[in-house]
Amino acid sequence: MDIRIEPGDITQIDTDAVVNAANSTLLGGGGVDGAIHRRGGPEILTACKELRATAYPDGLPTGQAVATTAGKLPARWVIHTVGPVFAKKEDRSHLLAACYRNALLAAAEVGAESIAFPAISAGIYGWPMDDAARIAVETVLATAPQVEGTVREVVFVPFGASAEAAFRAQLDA
Ligand code: AR6
Repeated sequence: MDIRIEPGDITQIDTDAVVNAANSTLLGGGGVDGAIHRRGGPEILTACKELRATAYPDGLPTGQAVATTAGKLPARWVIHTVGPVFAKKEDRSHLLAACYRNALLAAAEVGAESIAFPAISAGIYGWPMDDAARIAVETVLATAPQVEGTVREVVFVPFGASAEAAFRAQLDA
């Protein structure tokens, strides 16, 4: 598996799949979620509403992942996942790891050969960037054997200089 870093706006990346740091409603929000829905157009929201009406009437649980169309984005699929809100008094790392693992498995299921990840939970949900990057890189490396033969390329898309430094430090480690 080829793993690389491409800093910037994930809505511009032309991997087969891009991951959305969504919330459990799947109905949009700020951050990456807002950018993906804005640039991808209304088709994505329509697909999300359909999921809410069928598979996820109570919303997408934290740590799970589900694929929809990517609408007008260069990517073919958006894989929505819900990161945990950071909490000092409770270790929710397993839920953040589950986001990366389940997004990769969802990518393999639809047949995506490449996937781009934002720093899930490291914005509005408050996860410290260095730790978010560590969990991201470790989980992708640990899950790679399970998606071998399908997902060949993983791109981390840090937004801003400190995010980029955090991901570079993990990949160089
Ligand atoms: N491309 C790549 N990364 C981005 C972009 C972009 N266009 N925009 C922001 N980031 P966040 P979360 C970075 O807040 O913490 C939404 O309202 C951002 O700088 O998007 O998982 C959802 O609906 C940060 O490093 O996601 C949820 O309610 C990282 O992406 C909630 O926010 C993640 O920040 C999810 O919060």
